[in-house]
Amino acid sequence: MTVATHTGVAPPALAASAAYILRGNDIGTLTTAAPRLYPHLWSWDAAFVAIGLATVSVPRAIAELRTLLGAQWTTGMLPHIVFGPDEGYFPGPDVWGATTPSGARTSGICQPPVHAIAVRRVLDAGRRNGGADRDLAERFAAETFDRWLAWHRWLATARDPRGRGLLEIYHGWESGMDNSPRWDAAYAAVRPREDLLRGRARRDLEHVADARQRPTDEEYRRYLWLVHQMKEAGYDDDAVRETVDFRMTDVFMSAIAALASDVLAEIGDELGRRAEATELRALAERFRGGVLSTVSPDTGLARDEDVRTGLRLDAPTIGGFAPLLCGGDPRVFSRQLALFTGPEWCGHPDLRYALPPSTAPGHAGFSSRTYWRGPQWPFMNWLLYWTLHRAGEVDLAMSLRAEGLRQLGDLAFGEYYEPMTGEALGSAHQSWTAAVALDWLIVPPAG
Ligand code: 2M8
Repeated sequence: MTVATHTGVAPPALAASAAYILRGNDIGTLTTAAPRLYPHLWSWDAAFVAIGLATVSVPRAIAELRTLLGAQWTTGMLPHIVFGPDEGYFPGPDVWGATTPSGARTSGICQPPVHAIAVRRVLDAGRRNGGADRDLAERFAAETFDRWLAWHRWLATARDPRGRGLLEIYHGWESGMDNSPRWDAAYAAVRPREDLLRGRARRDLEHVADARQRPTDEEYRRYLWLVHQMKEAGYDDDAVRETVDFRMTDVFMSAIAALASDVLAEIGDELGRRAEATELRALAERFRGGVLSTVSPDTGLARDEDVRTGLRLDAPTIGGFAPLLCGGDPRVFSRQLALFTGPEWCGHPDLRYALPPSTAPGHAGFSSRTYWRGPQWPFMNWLLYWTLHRAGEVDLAMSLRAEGLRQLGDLAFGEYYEPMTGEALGSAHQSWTAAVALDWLIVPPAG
């Protein structure tokens, strides 16, 4: 292994620590997203967790994905949280009031559909190992294909009702980038009831000592207001869409849908599901087209839209690099590559590691220690690494891998990192951070 970390930690020690973190966060049926701050399963975290687990135990990786699938709604939606027994998270199951027919307690919203990538990775790990792992992984892919397909179909209908190739979200939490400047203008128009946090303690601030690293109370009031509105609408897709105060198209989620639909189509091909593979490729094409239609000729970045006002949202965040995930237009792609590696982003002279900050450092909304407003996120670095490698951008992918591993050499497995100093922030021992370290260290890059 040739990758060195900045603290000189040997790769085997880093891998062992990462496996230890995942083991520590495993409560049997699920791996908590983080030990105290997030004591439940989060949808897109679980996909990255499965990718990491697949390097040490294919059966355990499969169990993680099965827990998520066990909570799938009858509509096909995969909920953004599957609650475990811990009562230490707010808003918990009592606030959401959503239990599936199978008895799973869940939230009532979704997150980006990265899951097909996890199925691909688990299948590949099973085949590399051979024997029982191979059989298990192949059986898993065949048995669950229709469930992943139902998820993609639900997104394509409930969340892209006009077939624009752009997925709509009804809460910033659905983007996974909760308080990103992407949503500032939209949230400014959300007027929550004043009493929404009264008598209800936020639990996140008990686990992150510096409140500046988390969203503010005002932001939380807005988050809760939207949950309240969706619950009032009975989480009915049509009713929610028409009543909620936050209705945005999300370019990054749409690009992930394009990428993941292609990946699921490839799995469909292997399973002999030709018609479904064709359907998925058409979906991928539709989402790619949607994403590309939003690219600003001025900045080269893709833009979200406030569906209720028609306004384009153009804060320069990592979300703008959606075309790097879905491709589709070589000119847009190469312009984005130049931007991504240039001085405003990964090539910014003050960065400790050449990795993408969640918001452009020069932007007014940038805040180097605050969650999705500036810090670098290891799982995001992995997603870009994997996608760019797949797209043939091997040098850039390998540089993200090397820098990403150097960043994780502090063994903190932070939720996110201060981009200028490299300090780990948010929760320590974050599962998806440990998971991507394992994949980087153990799986050959082309594998
Ligand atoms: C963060 O979001 C949750 C709400 O879903 C929170 O702040 O309580 C986000 O970073 C999200 O992308 C992530 O999936 C989740 C768990 O790691 O935490």
